[in-house]
Amino acid sequence: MAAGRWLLHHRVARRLGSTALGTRVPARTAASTSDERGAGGSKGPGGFFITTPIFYVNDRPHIGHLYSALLADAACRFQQLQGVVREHTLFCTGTDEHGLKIQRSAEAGGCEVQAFCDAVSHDFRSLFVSADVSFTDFVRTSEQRHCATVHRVFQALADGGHLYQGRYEGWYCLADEAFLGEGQVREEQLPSGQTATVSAESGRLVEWHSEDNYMFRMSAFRDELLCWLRAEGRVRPRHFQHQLEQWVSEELPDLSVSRPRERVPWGVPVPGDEGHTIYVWVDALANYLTAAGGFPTPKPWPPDVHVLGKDILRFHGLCWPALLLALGLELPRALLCHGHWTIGGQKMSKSLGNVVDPRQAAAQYTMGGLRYLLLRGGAPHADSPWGGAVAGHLLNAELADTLGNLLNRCTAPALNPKGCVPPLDVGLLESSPCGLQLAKHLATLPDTIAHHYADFNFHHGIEATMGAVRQANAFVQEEQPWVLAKDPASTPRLELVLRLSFEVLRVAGVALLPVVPELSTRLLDCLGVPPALRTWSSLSLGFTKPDQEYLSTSFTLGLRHKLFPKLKLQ
Ligand code: ME8
Repeated sequence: MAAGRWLLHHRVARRLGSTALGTRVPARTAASTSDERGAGGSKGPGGFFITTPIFYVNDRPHIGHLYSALLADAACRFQQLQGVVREHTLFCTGTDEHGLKIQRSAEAGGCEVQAFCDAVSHDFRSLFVSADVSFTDFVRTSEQRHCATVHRVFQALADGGHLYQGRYEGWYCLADEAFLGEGQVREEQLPSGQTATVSAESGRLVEWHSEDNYMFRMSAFRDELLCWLRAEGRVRPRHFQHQLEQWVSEELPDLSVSRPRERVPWGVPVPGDEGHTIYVWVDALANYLTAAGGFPTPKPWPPDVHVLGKDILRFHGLCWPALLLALGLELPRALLCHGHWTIGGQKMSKSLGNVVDPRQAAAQYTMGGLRYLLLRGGAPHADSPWGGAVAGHLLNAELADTLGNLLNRCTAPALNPKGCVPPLDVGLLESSPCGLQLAKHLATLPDTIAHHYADFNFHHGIEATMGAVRQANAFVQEEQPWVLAKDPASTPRLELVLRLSFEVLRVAGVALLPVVPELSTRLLDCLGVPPALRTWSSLSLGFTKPDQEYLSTSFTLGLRHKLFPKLKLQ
């Protein structure tokens, strides 16, 4: 038979007996593939459940990992601005600690494996804490609660008749911990002149494996997967959904879900068979169940959104839903897949060694600055080149010269001697074409931003926000409040300029809370926006009730500290 192919000698297709394996699987629910509550990150009743991938601990975190976590964080914060209470939010992240890759990294570092995992896992966790990633659970696959979940999941698959023993022969990519079909590998000439077989997608080396494994009948779920995949907005951006549909229609081989223990001892043992450990991807995907309290009765379930990089789309878009179908659980409502951060046109990755350390980047740009750069510069639908020299200029231009400048102008004692937010003079507004244009822009801005954020296009939402701040600065420039301030007769006009600028800042402050929470909170504090008005619905109040004050008139003007101190650039 041809090399590099799934060659499954079904042998006697020995089903795993439930006696050897213990507990039983719950009955499959009829609603497994239904989508009653809509797709695209819709909320479950009153809550929100979002996940990031769990990160391999074979090396330290880089900005690509942080980006995945920030997308989830921004989505979560946006939901909370829209009224989801934090107590009803499940936002989980964590670390993926089993498998051959981790085992070998620990060995290479001369470390005991668990101690190695502890150190790197702590590194991820503390990075996320320092970056204000507001996760509510951090799952480590070496934790006892998780191993128990994986055990039960495997057992349930066996009890449900979804596993058989077979021989797997084919290519395995260790760096991706993935099996590859014949069409997924290519020959490549190495610098040494030798030829090697590599993964066509990731370019990483593959090894030929031939071993007896437990196999999962993934192929049985092809039709249900297609049905799940055809729902509008199931996978964002849309082209990733098409990619998945194409994969399913091309080939959906069964999945090897175990490893001989003698080769991969660092994993969860197969229940009732000490000779095998469970495949690291089954182990890893089950973390979403662990975060929801474990199998068989996870709650809340299903997740509203799984955030993931495009390198692991196949696992989340095919293997995971197929496993859930077999387990009789509802499928995730939506997947948000994103492109990669690149350097010199190549994916930033641990194995290529071309990574940017987020802590170093934060030292250069501030952590708020780094969050802004990643969410402003990264677009889920495409790969994004890491900024280099332009990054600092962008931060200075947008956070210091645009946003900070408008705040300084509004609060400068020379322009705002009373230190207040003046009421809006509607009559005067109507006589100012520029002011009117700005007010009209403000009326539609929250919906525009919300539309982008709901689609996880934070970069577009930020652009729209900054566009309004730029427009406000241009309005101020045109009105010249420093001239108006010298003439008492111009006070009403000066106050109109201040009032409109404050309103732009209030909207920008709330809109940027998901992106740069610390900086936005300082901005809103400085404006005196009460916490109850830091919500999305408060944005649409705008000027519709001019008599109502949204901003405290007693705030202390004059920022002691700059909103975003300008970076010194070479
Ligand atoms: O794949 N740009 O872990 P991982 C953007 N443990 N995002 C990137 C990136 C880049 N250059 N490099 C990595 C695994 N990522 C598994 C996941 S989930 C059940 C198991 C992001 O540490 C991207 O989201 O190799 C990728 O999917 C994730 O980091 C995890 O990478």
